[in-house]
Amino acid sequence: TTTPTRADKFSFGLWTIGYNGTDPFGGPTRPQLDVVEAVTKLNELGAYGLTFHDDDLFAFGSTDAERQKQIDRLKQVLSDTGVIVPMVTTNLFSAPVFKDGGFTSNDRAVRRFALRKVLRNLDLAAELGAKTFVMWGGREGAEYDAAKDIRAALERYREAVNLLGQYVTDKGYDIKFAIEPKPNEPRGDILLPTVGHALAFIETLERPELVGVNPEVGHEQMAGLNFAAGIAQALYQGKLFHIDLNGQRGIKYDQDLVFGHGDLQNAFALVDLLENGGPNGGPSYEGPRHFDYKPSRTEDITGVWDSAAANMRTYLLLKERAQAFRADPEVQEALEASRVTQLSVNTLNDGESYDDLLADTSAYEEFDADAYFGGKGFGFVRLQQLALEHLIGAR
Ligand code: GLT
Ligand code: MN
Ligand code: MN
Ligand code: MN
Repeated sequence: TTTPTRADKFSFGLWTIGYNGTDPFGGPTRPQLDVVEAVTKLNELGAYGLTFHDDDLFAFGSTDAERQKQIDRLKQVLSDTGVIVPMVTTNLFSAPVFKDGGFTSNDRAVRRFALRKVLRNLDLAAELGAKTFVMWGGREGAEYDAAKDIRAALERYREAVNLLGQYVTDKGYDIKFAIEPKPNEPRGDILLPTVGHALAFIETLERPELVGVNPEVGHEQMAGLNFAAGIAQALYQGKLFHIDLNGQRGIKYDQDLVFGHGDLQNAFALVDLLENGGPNGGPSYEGPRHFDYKPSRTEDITGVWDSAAANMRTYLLLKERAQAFRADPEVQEALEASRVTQLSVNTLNDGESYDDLLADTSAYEEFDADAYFGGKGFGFVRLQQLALEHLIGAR
């Protein structure tokens, strides 16, 4: 079925459907969207979750009373609809004070202010039952090499994430952190620019088990990388704590298009991995399917909700196609012919040592590398064509 239900775990950022069309070249094309309307409509469309930055819910600089009023309005509509808040994040990039970053600003007072803003928002995340706290460091970076001591900046990033890990541990909060990489925009170069950089950084932390990644489709593609392959490595390392689904067409500014409105073949591979890539052919990822897209500024409010629905429908359509792909006997046969399944067999036998390998003359002395394939290929192109035909509904 392509009608979204709660079991599909679709969630949206308040800043996504709430995007008013402002870009570096022009002002808003749509009025501000209220959180109560957002949650009500998302619930009608079949989403199960809303996520937000502190500043999405209550404006930066709000008084305690204004802040509390908005929190209470959110709580009321959550209880009226049954929508949940699976993830919360903190805005350390919009306010002018963060112009050189938050955790890694050259200015120490800004870093201390940023930490306080995040600690306060962690309390709110815990209060709302969020299980994941995303950290997108959009302003953590530089335009000029001499302006940022990168090693010192990474050390300050580490200091910040260690402190947050200590805080949730001491408070007993059931919250994990997910770092969201992005190569550039708004900074010329952003720290932790790709999934690989983030995974390496996480291993330097005091509590690496509390920290994973929140990769976004378009962000990896802005770096020319294969998103589905990056997700596979994050899963392999047990670090896929959250995911931002959207669309991007090539290496250019961050487009945040609807999921599938970019590299559709990679989106198909991604849904196949998430839904059918688990140990027994089931899901490999159980968390929220979170859309981080921007309804284009050409659209009115009807276009906003159409695009929200489009994200979910495309995901479910790809899930159906991926299931048909896996179930097709010709695909099964092509996978065998391409030796895809052979890659899961250990290269050495059980208990075989390098001495045993060195003694195996069939592996080397008698192995005829020139004649081995006898001119035969792997058939990967045929396999990809089968995938494409399932994707476009031709099979
Ligand atoms: C911002 C960014 C997104 C991040 C959000 C979380 S904010 O819109 O472009 O990719 O996921 O901070
Ligand atoms: Mn983006
Ligand atoms: Mn994102
Ligand atoms: Mn975004």
